[in-house]
Amino acid sequence: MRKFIVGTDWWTDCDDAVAMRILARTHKSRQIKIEGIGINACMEYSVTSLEGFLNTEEVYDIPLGIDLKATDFGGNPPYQKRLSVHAKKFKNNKDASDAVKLYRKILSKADEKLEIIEIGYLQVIADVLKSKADEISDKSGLELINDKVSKIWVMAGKWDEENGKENNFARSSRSAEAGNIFCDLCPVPVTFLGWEIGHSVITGGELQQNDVLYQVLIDHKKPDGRSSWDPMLVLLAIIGNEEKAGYQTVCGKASVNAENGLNNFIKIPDGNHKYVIKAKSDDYYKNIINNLIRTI
Ligand SMILES: [Ca+2]
Repeated sequence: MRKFIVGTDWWTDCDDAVAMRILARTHKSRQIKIEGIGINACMEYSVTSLEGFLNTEEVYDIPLGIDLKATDFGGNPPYQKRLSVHAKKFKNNKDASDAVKLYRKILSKADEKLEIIEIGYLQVIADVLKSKADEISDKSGLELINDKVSKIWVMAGKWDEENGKENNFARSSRSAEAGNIFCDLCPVPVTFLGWEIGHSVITGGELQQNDVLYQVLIDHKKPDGRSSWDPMLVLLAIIGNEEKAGYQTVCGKASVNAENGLNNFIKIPDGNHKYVIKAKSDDYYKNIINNLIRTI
């Protein structure tokens, strides 16, 4: 079974919750195994709301980590507090592991290579890449990722123009610096799914009104559905093959400006980075995602 670590900003947009339902359901049905989730945008209810949501999905066994420093995003959508009432294990953010330590621990214990999905900001992976040997492992983060990760799937960037600008790289000085470090240092293959892919694919509008995920969309003021950046990236990662998932790819080397988070791409035939281009209609992806997340 393929195993994953998942990173999410789980706060600043509701498409993370749509993506998390797909992840939770495929984990629960043992199609994949999620070894841990690292939250990279921290607000008062981050850990309890994620645990609460996973509990409503009847998924109880995934370790959670968080970057407690990443508090400067703003906004307080009601669903975070609303989902927290379903939490049992965690009382607050400090009960969860530090996300970098969680990643290092999972990687050091892995007996076969796993994959990483990132649907938020890159600072946790960047900090793992920069991490040195510690009490968890005598290997650096770069060595751990090189040895234990086969592929990283990232929702970030805007790849249909030069100097593309997208939230997960360009939101803040932290996100820009992290994107720069990630693109420069990451030693394993990376596939990016950019803003231009998910923007016009609207999902979640067909959920039933008593569904907790539907309430999340209402709280985010998107009752008719939300752009599918994160669910499309998660679906692509779970399928595990860009062509089978309905995409063409462009190979090369991605870069992110450390000052402003703008992204660029140099095409190289055997490059370690890819970005995807849709080979199907928007309805193709929309129908698959709506089917995967439907209210039961
Ligand atoms: Ca996200």
